[in-house]
Amino acid sequence: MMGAARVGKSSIISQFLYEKYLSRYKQTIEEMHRGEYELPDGSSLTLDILDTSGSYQFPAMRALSINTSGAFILVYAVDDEETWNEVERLREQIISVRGTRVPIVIVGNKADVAEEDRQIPFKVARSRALLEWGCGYAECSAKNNEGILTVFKQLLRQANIEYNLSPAVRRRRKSLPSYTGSPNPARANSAKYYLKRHSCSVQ
Ligand SMILES: Nc1nc2c(ncn2[C@@H]2O[C@H](COP(=O)(O)OP(=O)(O)OP(=O)(O)O)[C@@H](O)[C@H]2O)c(=O)[nH]1
Ligand SMILES: [Mg+2]
Repeated sequence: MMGAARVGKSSIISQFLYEKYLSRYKQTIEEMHRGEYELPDGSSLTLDILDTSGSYQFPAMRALSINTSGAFILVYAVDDEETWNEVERLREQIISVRGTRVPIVIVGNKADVAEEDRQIPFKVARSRALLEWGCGYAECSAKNNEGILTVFKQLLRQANIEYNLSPAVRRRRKSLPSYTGSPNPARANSAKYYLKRHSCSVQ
């Protein structure tokens, strides 16, 4: 999950995994979250979601994220044109390292803002993402908890994963203690790891 500072990356993850809105801003350095889903056929799907910093202070972490992630959600705020420009730059950086086939979803957050405050029209962003870039696209509001599931469904679609997440169905919730072991030693010192479980269904 990448994008400029304060666009709402952490808020989207918080709504998706924990159904909580973060109304007070706290800058992210880097955090790993995990969503685990049991599929009806008995198999399981694990989503490791890396919440990155929007700040320019951490270029090495950003490069590592680009090198190691399997798919990308690039977030901008619909009321801030500069954050859209940052999405363009990030996408270029990602495809220069990973090529054009890596799954990317472009996400316009803060869709709840007043129409006169909006700087990026939905149609412009959507056609740019879908037609020009061949990425997925979604608008959402973490504040109002609208469109959040679509963001992650789009991601699975881009990654050619056939299952649709539907956490409301047969949800089994279990908060696990903080997880300190990391499969990636490079991240172990800097990241906080959380685990969280719930189920999903196939539509
Ligand atoms: N109006 C509105 N505000 C939002 C929305 N999502 C997040 N915010 C607010 O925007 C601010 C930044 O949200 P964060 O989720 O912390 O942003 P971030 O992208 O994780 O920021 P960094 O960790 O610094 O990169 C917070 O004050 C949130 O309450 C939204 O959908 N609508
Ligand atoms: Mg954050």
